[in-house]
Amino acid sequence: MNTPRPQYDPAKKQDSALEVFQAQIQGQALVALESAILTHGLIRPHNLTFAQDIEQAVRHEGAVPATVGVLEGKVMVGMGQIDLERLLAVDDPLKISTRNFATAILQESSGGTTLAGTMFAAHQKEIKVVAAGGIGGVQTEPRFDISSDLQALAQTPMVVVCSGTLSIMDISATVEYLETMGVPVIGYQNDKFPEFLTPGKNLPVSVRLETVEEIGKFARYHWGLGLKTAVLVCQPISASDAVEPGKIETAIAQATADATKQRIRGPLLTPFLLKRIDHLTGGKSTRANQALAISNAKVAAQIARELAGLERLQNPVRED
Ligand code: PSU
Ligand code: MN
Repeated sequence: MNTPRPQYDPAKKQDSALEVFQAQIQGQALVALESAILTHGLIRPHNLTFAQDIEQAVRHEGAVPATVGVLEGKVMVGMGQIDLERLLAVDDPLKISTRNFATAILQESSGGTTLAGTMFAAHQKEIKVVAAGGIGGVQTEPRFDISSDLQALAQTPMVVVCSGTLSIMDISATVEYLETMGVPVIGYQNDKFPEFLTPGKNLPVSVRLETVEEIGKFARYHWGLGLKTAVLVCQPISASDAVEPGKIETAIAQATADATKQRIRGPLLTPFLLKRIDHLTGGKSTRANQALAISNAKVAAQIARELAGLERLQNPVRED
C-alpha cells in the first residue's frame, strides 16, 4: 500500500454508520450496495464517481444507501465519502467474500465486498434489500468454480435486485443451482433470466411480477412461510444501454480463452474477465454495467420502501 492516503477533509465527514442506524430504528427504507464492483470492476477515478452516483440514485427514490466494505480491518455497513475515498485509494484491495472477512480483520486490510460478502454484513444489520449489477454464478471453466454469491442467495433472507449473470458463466447451470436451492427468481416486468450486459434469451424466471408492490408482498409471503432464502429480482438491462449481443459474445469467447491460456483461476477470474471484456468492447461493457447497476439500485430502493411500509403496518408504534 504505497499510495498516499487522501487528506482527511472534515467537510466531507458524514457518519454513514450512524445514518444507517437511525434509518433502521425509524423504520426507513435501506438499500445495501456492494463494493467489489468499485474495487475490482471499475478503475479510478470512475469508481468513486460511480459510488456517489449509485448512492444518489437510492436517495432519489427515498431510501438510505448503505455501501458495504472493509476498511483497515473494520467491517462497514454504510461508508461515508472519506471511507470510500480511502478504500478506493488502496493499491491492492482484497475481494471480500464470506470466507475472507476474518482475514481482513486479522490483517487490518481493506477490500470491496462481493454480493455474498455484502449480504452477509448487511443481514447482520437487518437490512432487507441489496442492489447488485451481475451476480456471480457457475463458471463455465474451470468446472467447479461456483460463486459463493449463490450460497449466500440460498442462505440469506434478503431481496437482491440484479440483472442476472454474465454469459461468461454457465447460465443454465446457474439457474439450475438457484432452483435446487429454492431461490425464487422474479422477472421484474420480464420473462427471461437476464444475461447482465444483454437482456437474456432462453432461460425462464420462476415468476414474472409487474410491480414493486407485488414484489414486496411476495417477499413477505416467502419469508412469512418460514423460508430462509433470498428473493432474487431480475431486471434486464434496458435496450438503450445493452451491448450488441454479437459483440459481447465475441468478447466473452476471447476473454474466456485468454483466462484459460493465462491460467487465471479463483477469485481473480471474474474481475479478469470483466476487465478483458471492457477492453474488447472499447469500454462499452463498463458503461453498460454502471447503467444497469444504477437502475437496479432504483428498483431496490422502491422495493425497500415497499417493505418498510408493510413493516410499519405491523408495527405502527414505529411510525415516524
Ligand atoms: N458477475 C457479474 N458482474 C459482476 C460480478 C460478478 O456479472 O460485477 C462481481 C460481483 O461483485 C460478484 C462477484 O459478487 O463478482 C462474484 O465473484 P466470484 O465469481 O469470484 O464469486
Ligand atoms: Mn469464483
